[in-house]
Amino acid sequence: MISNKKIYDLVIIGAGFAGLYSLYKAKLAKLNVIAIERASNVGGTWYWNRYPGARCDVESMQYSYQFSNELQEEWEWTEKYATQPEILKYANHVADRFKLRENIQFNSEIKSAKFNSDKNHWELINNTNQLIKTKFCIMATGCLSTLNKPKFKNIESFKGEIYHTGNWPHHHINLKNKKVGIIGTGSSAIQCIPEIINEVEHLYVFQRTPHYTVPARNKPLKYLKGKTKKYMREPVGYDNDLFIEEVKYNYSNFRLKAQNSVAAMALPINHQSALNVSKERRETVFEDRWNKGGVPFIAAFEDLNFDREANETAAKFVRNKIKSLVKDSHVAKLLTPDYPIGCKRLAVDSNYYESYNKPNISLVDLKTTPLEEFYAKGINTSKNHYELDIIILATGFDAMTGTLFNIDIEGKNNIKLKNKWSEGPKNYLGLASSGFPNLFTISGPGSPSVLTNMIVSIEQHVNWIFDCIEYMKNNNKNFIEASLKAENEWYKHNQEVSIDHVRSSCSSWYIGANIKGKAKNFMPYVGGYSKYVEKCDEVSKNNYQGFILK
Ligand code: N01
Repeated sequence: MISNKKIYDLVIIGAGFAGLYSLYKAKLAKLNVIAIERASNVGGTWYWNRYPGARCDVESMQYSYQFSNELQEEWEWTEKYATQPEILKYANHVADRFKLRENIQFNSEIKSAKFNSDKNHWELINNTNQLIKTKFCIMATGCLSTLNKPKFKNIESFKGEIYHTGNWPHHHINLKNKKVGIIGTGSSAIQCIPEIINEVEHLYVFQRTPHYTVPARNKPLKYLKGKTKKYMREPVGYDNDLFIEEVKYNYSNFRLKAQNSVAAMALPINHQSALNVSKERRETVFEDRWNKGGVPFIAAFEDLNFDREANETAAKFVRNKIKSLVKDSHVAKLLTPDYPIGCKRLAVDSNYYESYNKPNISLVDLKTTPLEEFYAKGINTSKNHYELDIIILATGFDAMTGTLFNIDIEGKNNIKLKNKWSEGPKNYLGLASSGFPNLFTISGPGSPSVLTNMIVSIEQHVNWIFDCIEYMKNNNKNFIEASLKAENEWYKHNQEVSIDHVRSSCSSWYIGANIKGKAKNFMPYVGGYSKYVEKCDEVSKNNYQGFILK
């Protein structure tokens, strides 16, 4: 389907949620467009992350597109937090409903992208050496799409099966009567463990750092199904107990709440400081949030993300919960984090801590007994041999820049993106980097992306880019590049806002700490979604201030 004869107006790399919406917009704008996707189908992260228990930690009614009223009216989510299969079904529905597949080349991976300054276009080469020329390029490559596969000593000697949560096979993996080891205790493992514990003969959890997690309290969504429409309430914001028809009745109001928020999500906000209320009041608020479930826990008080003393009150509350939920006090202690809550992304679980009360689970503490090597039959730590049939790597991703660096991207004057960003991902608004004209990144480093409800952030980025392309067309411009001055200022601002934020107070993938040799900078923009959108709008209103247009 790829043509090497024509010069496309736009090539979109990736057919996840960012790629699909970009393609929709491109078709609407009647651009000559193609999307290139390495997988055999749409869905991006939801295509690859199909491990047992995978589901979203943002509520379904919010983790969905809002660009089409018809789409949001007709689609029926079944649970408060959608499962991976349901989200993938939704992505497929969007691709079919808007006839996007005809413009997607599947099973094709872009290996290099080089800007031809003389001809003012990009030249891309894929895994089958096809050349694709395009005026504009959108990197819709996702933030968590390149696996972190630590180089464990002698990993190749293991004779059993090894799987990574981020690239789980499409066929059923039989875990029955198997001794299984899982390495890592981040969000993926926290979802996977309670699911597989009911199947395996024995599960060994190899933990280096404990993670904070709060209960999801997932439940089926409530539908009126036309019965009592006359009692329909007008939703005025976040309310967990609304019937779906009530949310849909005034979806735009509900969405507006998210637009004006820090995390692009309608959350119940409490503007009090955790330190300005009595201990009893604080415990009541935490208890209420814990019982209602989900990420709103971290918004229990306004200062949990900024004030370490306030943060400690929430951390202590969760530590006490771990103590009360896990029967074995030694295991409970090992599962208890000692760093601020919310620094690593807060996980949302269903029965994670309770899983450790089962007879067929063992927690292996890699802090005191480090993992030394794999061997034919399993894993050796400094203390024990663990015989295993299956090993699951839940070791996460080379986040935000990994996938961009996997593509050999070369801009003006032969600058390679990988070299330019060797000390940190410098760009303007997370959208474009100086030296790389006509190339946009969706939810890239420097934008709120992974700190927000991703679909809302994706739609904002895509809308901004297509407004920009239209502006260029109307003003006879065919070249746009972020200025070095604007990107330096943005990068400086980005780093400044992150200094006092709880998110930069520990070692996490947000700062590239999980990848050996990676520059240690806070990558996503932590200044808040609504402030970020204000800045983007200001830039476009001022004829793309900070960009060079020709
Ligand atoms: O990965 P992680 P993840 N030896 O990087 C350990 C999103 N997500 O896939 O902390 C031993 O968080 C590592 O230990 P440590 C979400 O944004 C969303 O779980 O580095 N252990 C850690 O425990 C999330 O944040 C959803 O000491 C090693 C684990 O592996 C992001 O994806 C669901 C090791 C990696 O945790 C990533 O989550 C799932 C080594 N050499 C994921 N190397 C939802 O929407 C790493 N580890 C709900």
